[in-house]
Amino acid sequence: MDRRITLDEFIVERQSNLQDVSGEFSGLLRHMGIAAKIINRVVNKAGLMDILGLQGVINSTGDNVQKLDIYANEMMIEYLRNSGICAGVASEENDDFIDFFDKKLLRSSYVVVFDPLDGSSNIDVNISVGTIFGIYKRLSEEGTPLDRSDFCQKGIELVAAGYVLYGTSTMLVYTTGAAVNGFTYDRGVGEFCLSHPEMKIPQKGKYYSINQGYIHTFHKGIKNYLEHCARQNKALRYIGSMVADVHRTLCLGGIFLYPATTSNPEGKLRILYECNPLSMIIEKAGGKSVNESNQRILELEIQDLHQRCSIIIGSTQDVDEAISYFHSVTD
Ligand code: AFP
Repeated sequence: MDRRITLDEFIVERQSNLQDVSGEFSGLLRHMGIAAKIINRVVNKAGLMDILGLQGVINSTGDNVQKLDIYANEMMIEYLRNSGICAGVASEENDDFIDFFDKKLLRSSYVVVFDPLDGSSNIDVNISVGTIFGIYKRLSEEGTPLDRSDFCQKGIELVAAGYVLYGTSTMLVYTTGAAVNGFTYDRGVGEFCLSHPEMKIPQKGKYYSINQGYIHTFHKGIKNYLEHCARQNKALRYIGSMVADVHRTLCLGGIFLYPATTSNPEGKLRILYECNPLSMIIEKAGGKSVNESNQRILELEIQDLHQRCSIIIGSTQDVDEAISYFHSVTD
């Protein structure tokens, strides 16, 4: 009989490999799966539930916040709070971290960072969006209030990272540091089922992904690289949801770039909520992720919860080729 392994079964089976004797970490991963199912249901029904459209407030990083963002954010916070095994969270939608400090939760040793609905400006037009998450072991002592440093950890300290893509089908992709595994949501069964075991990114791909509309503001090296891509007849693909663009890059190979621009001189994307988790996934799948200065994203120091960076991520050969173009120019 052809029966696919569910996310829960997979997590339980791998629990011993993670030396997760208490089951705390595995429980947290399972709660991420539950939160993903709830958000998935609402994203799919959004048009019917009057929760589309701009909410009319600006979030802490200056973006328009949409109703569905707020819903997804609240869901993530509540599910993780009620899990009883998460010490606190930092979300792209909140100015500061949230400490779930509770005397009963003395054993909470993990914190979660997330972007509840990446690509939310695409919601109104039924284009893929996603939830991105990362899990860190807290640095402060268990049973004490959390500190900002519990969240502002380099990406190399992530113990797990993943994303949920609400696309033509809904997929949850995650890694705990070994393989990257992908699960597709089976609506009939109501479970994520293993569909993409041990995902590997091709070493080179034919797609490049960038908001070419900002070309006049890019560094000369990036412009030269884009001309090279065009000369090579590479295909340009840009969805405007990083999670969806990176998912395509993971599956088919290629490169995604969000360089510094005039309006975002540090780059637009947030290290903690977007770049680090997706960089961990891509690296563990055999790819590469650096900033415009060729520094590994996962090794960047983080001072601020909402810090941004430029990013060049994807197939190793494509990223190396892009970097060689930046470094051949000195302006
Ligand atoms: P929103 O969540 O505000 O839609 O932003 C999405 C995003 O952070 C990332 O997912 C995209 O890759 C990037 O911004 C798109 O930005 P541009 O519209 O400037 O290309």
